[in-house]
Amino acid sequence: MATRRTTKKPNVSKEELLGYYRDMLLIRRFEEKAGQLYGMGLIGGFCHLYIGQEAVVVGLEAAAEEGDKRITSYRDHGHMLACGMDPKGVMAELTGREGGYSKGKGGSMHMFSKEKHFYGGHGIVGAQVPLGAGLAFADKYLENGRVTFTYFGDGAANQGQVYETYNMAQLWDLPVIFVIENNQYAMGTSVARSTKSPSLWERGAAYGIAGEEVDGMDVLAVKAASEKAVAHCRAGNGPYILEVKTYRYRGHSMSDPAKYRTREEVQKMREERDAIEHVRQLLLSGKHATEDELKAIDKEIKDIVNEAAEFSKESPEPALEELWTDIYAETAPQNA
Ligand SMILES: Cc1ncc(C[n+]2csc(CCOP(=O)(O)OP(=O)(O)O)c2C)c(N)n1
Ligand SMILES: [Mg+2]
Repeated sequence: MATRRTTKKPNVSKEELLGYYRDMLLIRRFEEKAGQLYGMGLIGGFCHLYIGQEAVVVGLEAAAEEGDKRITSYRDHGHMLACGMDPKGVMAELTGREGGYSKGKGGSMHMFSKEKHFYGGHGIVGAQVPLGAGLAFADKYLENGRVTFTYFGDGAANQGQVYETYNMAQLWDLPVIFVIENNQYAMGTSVARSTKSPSLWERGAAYGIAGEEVDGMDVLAVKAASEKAVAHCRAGNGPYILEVKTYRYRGHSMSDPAKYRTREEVQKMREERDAIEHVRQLLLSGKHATEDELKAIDKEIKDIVNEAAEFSKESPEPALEELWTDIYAETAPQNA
């Protein structure tokens, strides 16, 4: 695990730091609430929490501009919140209600937002990687200057389709950032047990793709790397790979026996590397905020999450007729 971390006087404004604190905290509290609702039987099916990985998506999104696209796996709630999707709509989708982003018919892994250019939510490991390159192909074709953030895990990074995608993305200079969220485990399989070439980003070299490794527990480091990757893509230089070293605190999904790592390992990461605590310390030590001001933000976030949870319980279940809608496209898709 990389230990580089921004500890001294980072060149970042108070507003930016507060923004990252807020955005990461929203994801964490939202996920904690989702975990509770799952435990209460209000959320059915699969549910993969993002707790611990918040700095990855918040740092990446810090370099995104309006119109840029994002696509990810099933561990997707954080990505939705970070790109500005409504917490109420996300939580109501988790509880399978009408007010959810997929009208309660998609659940945790299948939500989309045309408005926020969020293309899912994909349950098949690695499937979103070629789709992400496809989105970037469309942008290149339309010459609209957009980039696509394509997220996938360390487990997915061993799949063949990832390398076929690398080859084509580089061949066609597609504006796609491949973000490998290396949280060190694929379900219960550690990276060390799945590959002997642990530097996942360096595999892009076989195709001539530039990239780098980033400390994913440091939102400022992720943001800086994201800016570099975005500039590379927007300048027409083709794809870029960011391997973001991170860690998930919770199980793979809500039904994880957690036998493949020790409690101490998790505890150590939480205590020594937590990304939210890092920004909290930067805010306090830089005298950008007082404990009381941070408490007020905590309360604000708690209220947003509670409101989302209330909405997700009150919104009705989808009507029976909805079984027959949204199955086939009724009109040919137009250029986005
Ligand atoms: C093609 C395919 N194979 C297997 C699975 C079962 N599966 C779901 S998640 C997962 C592990 C993926 O790990 P990683 O890519 O590291 O992502 P993370 O869960 O750590 O975010 C597996 C094997 C699946 N969903 N799809
Ligand atoms: Mg993983």
